[in-house]
Amino acid sequence: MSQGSAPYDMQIKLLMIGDSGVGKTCLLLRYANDSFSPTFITTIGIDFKIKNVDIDGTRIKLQIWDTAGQERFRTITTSYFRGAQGILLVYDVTDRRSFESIRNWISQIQQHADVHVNKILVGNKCDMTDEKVVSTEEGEKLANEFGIQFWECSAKNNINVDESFIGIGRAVKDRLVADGLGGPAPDKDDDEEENQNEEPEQVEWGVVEYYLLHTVWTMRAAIMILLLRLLALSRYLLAFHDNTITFYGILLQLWIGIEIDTDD
Ligand SMILES: Nc1nc2c(ncn2[C@@H]2O[C@H](COP(=O)(O)OP(=O)(O)OP(=O)(O)O)[C@@H](O)[C@H]2O)c(=O)[nH]1
Ligand SMILES: [Mg+2]
Repeated sequence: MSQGSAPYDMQIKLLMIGDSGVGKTCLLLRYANDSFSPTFITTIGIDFKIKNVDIDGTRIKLQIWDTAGQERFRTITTSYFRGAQGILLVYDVTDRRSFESIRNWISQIQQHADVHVNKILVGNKCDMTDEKVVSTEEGEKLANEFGIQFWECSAKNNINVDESFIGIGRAVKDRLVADGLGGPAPDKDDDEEENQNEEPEQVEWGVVEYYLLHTVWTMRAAIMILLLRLLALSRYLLAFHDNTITFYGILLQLWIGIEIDTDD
C-alpha cells in the first residue's frame, strides 16, 4: 500500500474519552512520547498528538485527540466526536464509578459520533493491583456486550499501551480498506501542507471558545462588582437619597436577579 514519496498511506483520527482522572492524557503521553508523570494536570478542553505507525505494512498517520473528562467541558469535547473514526473508552480499574460511566459515554457516542465509528474499551492503572476494584472479567463482559476489543493497561508501567492504540488503529484501517476508503495519502507538497494547517486550527477554536466564555464571565463579574461599589458609594455620598438607591437597586436586580431592600 506504500506510495513512493508520500509520508503515509492513510490518516486516522482517534478520540480518547472517559471520566476525569482515569489517565487518558497519561496513556497518550506514554504512547506518543514514552513519558509518564504522577502529577495530575487536568486537561482543559481538548488536545491532540500525532504518531506515525506502521500497521500490517500500511503507513498510518494517527491523529489522537485527548478530551477533558470534566463535565464543564462537555459541549466542547462532544463537538469533536463527529470527526472521530476510532474511540478509546477509558476507565480506571481502581475507580468503579469511572467504569459505570462507560455506559453513559457510549450513549454520548451514539448521540454525537459517526454510526460506523470503531470503539475499544481500556481499563487503565492495572499496575495498582491492591486498589483494583473492577475485575478483568467485568471489563471483558462489558466489551463483549458491545462487541468491542478490551485491554487492561498501565500508562505508568507501560503495559498494553501500544496494543490498545494499534488495536483501535487496525480496526479503523481494516474498516476503511473494506469500505474502499483506504486510498493513498495526499501528495506531500500540497494537500499535506493543507492538512497540517488544519489541525492546529481546530485546537485553536476549542481554546478560543473556552477563553471567550471566560472573558465574558470575568467582564460580567467585574461590572457587577463595579455596580455594587457605586451603590455603596451613593449610599454614603447622598445620605440615603431614595431615588438614587432605587435606580441602582433596579440595575442590580436586572443584572443578577437579587432583591435589594431600598426602604431604609
Ligand atoms: N498508578 C497509575 N497512575 C496513573 C496511571 N495513569 C494515570 N495515572 C495518574 O492518574 C492521574 C490522572 O491522570 P490523567 O492522565 O491526567 O487523567 P485524565 O483522564 O487525562 O484526566 P482529565 O484530563 O481531567 O480528563 C495522574 O495523577 C496520573 O499520574 C497509571 O497507569 N497508573
Ligand atoms: Mg487529561
